[in-house]
Amino acid sequence: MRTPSIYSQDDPISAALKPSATETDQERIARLEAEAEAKRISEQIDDDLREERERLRRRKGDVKLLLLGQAESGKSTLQKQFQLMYKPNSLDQERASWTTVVYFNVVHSLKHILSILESWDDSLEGVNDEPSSSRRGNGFDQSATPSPMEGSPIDEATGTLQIANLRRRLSPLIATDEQLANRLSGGITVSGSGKGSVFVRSGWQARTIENALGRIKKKPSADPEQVSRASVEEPHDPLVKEVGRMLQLCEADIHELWNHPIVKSLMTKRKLKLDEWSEFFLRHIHRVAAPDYIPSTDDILHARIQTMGVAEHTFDVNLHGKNVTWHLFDVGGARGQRHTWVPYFDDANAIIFVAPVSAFDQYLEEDPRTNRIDDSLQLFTQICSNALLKNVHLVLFLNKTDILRAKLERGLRVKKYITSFGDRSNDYETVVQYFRAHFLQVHRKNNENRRVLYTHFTSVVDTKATQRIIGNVRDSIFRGYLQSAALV
Ligand SMILES: Nc1nc2c(ncn2[C@@H]2O[C@H](COP(=O)(O)OP(=O)(O)O)[C@@H](O)[C@H]2O)c(=O)[nH]1
Ligand SMILES: [Mg+2]
Repeated sequence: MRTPSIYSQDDPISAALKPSATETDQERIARLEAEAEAKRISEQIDDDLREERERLRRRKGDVKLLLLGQAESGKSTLQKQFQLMYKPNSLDQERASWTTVVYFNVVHSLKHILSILESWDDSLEGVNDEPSSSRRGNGFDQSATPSPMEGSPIDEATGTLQIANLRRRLSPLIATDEQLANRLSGGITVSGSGKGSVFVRSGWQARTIENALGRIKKKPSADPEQVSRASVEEPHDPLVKEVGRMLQLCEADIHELWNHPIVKSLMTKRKLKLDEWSEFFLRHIHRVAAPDYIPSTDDILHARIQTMGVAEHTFDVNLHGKNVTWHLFDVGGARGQRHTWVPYFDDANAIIFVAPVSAFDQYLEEDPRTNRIDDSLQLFTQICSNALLKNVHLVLFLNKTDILRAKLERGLRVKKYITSFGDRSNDYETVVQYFRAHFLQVHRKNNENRRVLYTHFTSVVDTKATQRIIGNVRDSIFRGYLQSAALV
């Protein structure tokens, strides 16, 4: 009997490669398996090539939109808003994979808090000291009234003991930090990534789901949140399950740590600085630590994971009955990642440059001497003056306005960090207009082609407001696009 094989009977090469007559059963099985694998790989390559050809063919009339800006400016969050608007089902499909990110965000925040506390364990009197910063211009404004400490007053010894106990009880949970990081990055570590951030490549959601979290059943339903709740199966990944169980057991401890007077005091004095996502998930720990936790859309918008390289997302956008495919390129924004943007400049139609205006008191993770607003302005200068981009439709998002508002309300003074702000009034309206004027000036100075700059004040975690702005951006891009591409 003939065994099914990739070797043809008549082909001379096949004849030469033919298995020997003395082949054992075991060898035969191994050979057939190897052949099947080779065939599978060959077919996969053919499929990929076919897909790529198809993609190139279709791309001709497409819109290519780049999301640019420094790390943590809000690019990936904006991409999620596009996804929510134009491909809501796809966000549902990857909802379960965000559980890993949210858990990782919580564990990483706790680890950070405990490590900062460690430096204060020996000298708790430090809690009552004034902040000492070596960085020029950095430090909390002393004239501002510190917010009152939460919880009842405690003596130092009791506080230290309480923290030591919490540290001990939380240690098994903290120990999962590295494994979760590994799970998300697929074992790839990136050097120079600052405080142990995790980078993910395009398509990580699908891989995380396939590899670890089990399947998702699709059921049609009118309400997307309903679909996801009803259809996401229990995570299959034992690690994620285990972390979920630990979070459940540790909920009270996490709550206690987060509300501990020492922690609150360090935060008020800005010796402990937490990113917005840390605060968000710790505030919602009751929900996140629940046994049947599935990230809500709001959780997904707040979850933080750094993009590596350039991730492409496609959407079909319908306008006036015409369907056009949009390619959204979400890039890694850290300095070490910026060279990866350039190959995408050639045929880009539009750019949304995202600048976080709340970052006036922050410095780059990759270069702690550079103020983040300064970096954004420098980067914007490069984008505006780049010859490859001179005909690109340019949109500026002055983002994180909600955080800016909160910082100003808390009493942070812009002048302390940006001396040129001078004695202007420290209110929201004056501050945003001041930053806007700087960006407009950069644009004006680098504008040979007299192109228009569209600016928006945004908070891209706010779905309703952002979707309205996206609609607006879409219309303005389409207008320019139809004129230049003469698409009929
Ligand atoms: N409160 C608030 N958080 C934001 C805003 N934009 C982004 N974030 C959060 O900031 C973090 C970094 O955002 P991300 O989109 O990952 O930045 P990227 O590095 O530019 O892709 C995430 O945790 C987001 O949820 C905003 O306008 N307001
Ligand atoms: Mg990103």
